Amino acid sequence: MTSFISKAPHMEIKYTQIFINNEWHKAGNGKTFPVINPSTGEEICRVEGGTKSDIDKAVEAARNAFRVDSAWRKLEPSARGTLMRKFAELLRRDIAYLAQLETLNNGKTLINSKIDIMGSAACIDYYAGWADKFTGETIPSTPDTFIYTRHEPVGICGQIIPWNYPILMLALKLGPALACGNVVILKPAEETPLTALYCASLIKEAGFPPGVVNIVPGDGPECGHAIVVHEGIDKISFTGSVEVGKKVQENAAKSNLKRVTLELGGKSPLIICEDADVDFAVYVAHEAIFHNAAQNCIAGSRTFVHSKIYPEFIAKSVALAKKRIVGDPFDPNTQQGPQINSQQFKKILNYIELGKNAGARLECGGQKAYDKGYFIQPAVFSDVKDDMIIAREEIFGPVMCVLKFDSYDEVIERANATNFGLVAGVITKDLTRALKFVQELQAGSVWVNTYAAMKFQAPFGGFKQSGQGRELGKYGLEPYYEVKTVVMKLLSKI
Ligand code: TXE
Repeated sequence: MTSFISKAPHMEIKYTQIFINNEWHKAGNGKTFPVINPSTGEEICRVEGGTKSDIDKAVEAARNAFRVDSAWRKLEPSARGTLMRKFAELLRRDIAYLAQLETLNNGKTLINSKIDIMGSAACIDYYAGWADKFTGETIPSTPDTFIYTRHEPVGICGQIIPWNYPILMLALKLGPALACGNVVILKPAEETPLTALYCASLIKEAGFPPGVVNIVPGDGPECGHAIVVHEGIDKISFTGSVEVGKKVQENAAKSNLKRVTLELGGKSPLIICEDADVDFAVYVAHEAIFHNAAQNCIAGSRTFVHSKIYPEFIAKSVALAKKRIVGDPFDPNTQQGPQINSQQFKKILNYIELGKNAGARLECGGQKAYDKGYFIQPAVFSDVKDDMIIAREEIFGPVMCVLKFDSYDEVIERANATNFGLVAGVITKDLTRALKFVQELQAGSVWVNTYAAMKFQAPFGGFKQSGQGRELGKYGLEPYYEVKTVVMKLLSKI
């Protein structure tokens, strides 16, 4: 086993407290929790851990910020957009520090942190543009009746996010909520609170009124749960596991029937047809699974390959996986950093054992890469069968599972034989075949001759147990406003 000398710079951690009402607070119960560097397994710092009393405090601040006569509610919609653009500008200004902090805390490569931050700023800018453009409708009626709809903010939005894209996920959730005039209580994942807290300082600097955005770090069972069951919160947007997503929906319903949107896991098929350019397909499939250390809800985690090109595909995929550089995420040559924590690390290694025991063929990788930290060598399994656990469950780690197919009807049925339905990919030059896949695959997004082609302008979300509702694009605004129908009767002629 080896180790590496990290190129990580020495970093000052500026914010470790709870952000409510544009001020920093200690946790009500006086507790802090450790934040771990996944590249070393060592503690970076401790952060205040929010619990129910902190959520109560955040709700009070948010309620005040949402009063009808508050500074936030009285703003022109375009002025909300201006504040959001200012926030986006500050993200870009501080990209060097923020990217290092993201890489330190999450382990993603520095270049990927930068890409995420640029994307976050672009996402906020995109939604800033909507602030004064999401209009209601005038409904045709009789001459003495005037019917129209108003789009009104839902109110206090609880947002619970995971650790795989800490800043990007924050931007993706804040964007539509703020554009529609809501106020927010956001809980970052306990693994990755540091960049969210830094973003809190930028929210304040941008000039958002106190209480509009509150960021409460803490764990799921206490802090996240307190958000989900709070009677003073009107809506929950959750991204994370299916297991917790189901609990969130149940608990939200049992409390005050909050509105719920869920973005959950996937076991997404990428189907490579016999007419595909094999080198291109190998590259797409490689990135589809291994990007971000494979910690992606959209990971192409079932690679279906036509039997005619299967041997060539396996040989080339193995060669590419063997070349993938795993190591220090601060090193510009690195392509893959560590997994997020020891729990995920062990879970992934266990899946690899399950794959081997079930009879899949481990062509390469799959072992711990360094003495320290949570690094795993990219694994490629061939001969994977549909009923194997590695073909059914979300591994969330660098494990490519390649399955062979012979006919197109067969592969569509197999691709759909899952409880998930987040995304799907198809590689083919045949337009008719591509359209058949588009029509028949049960997934919220279908990508043809590309993968992970997410755009802020286009909706994203899951069929089946991959989620509820849509994020991004114009559709992504819908969960964040109520539609009020106004009917006015004209009493008399003038
Ligand atoms: O997720 P959790 P974990 C999948 C992936 C991964 C698995 C477990 O398969 O291996 O989930 O990861 C908060 N009430 N995804 O354990 O627990 C928690 O604090 C309210 C897919 O990290 O779902 C964190 O903020 N909140 C995924 C968030 O939920 C609760 C991204 C996600 O944590 C809670 C991450 C509760 N009872 C993991 N329990 C994606 N869709 O991208 C936890 N949380």
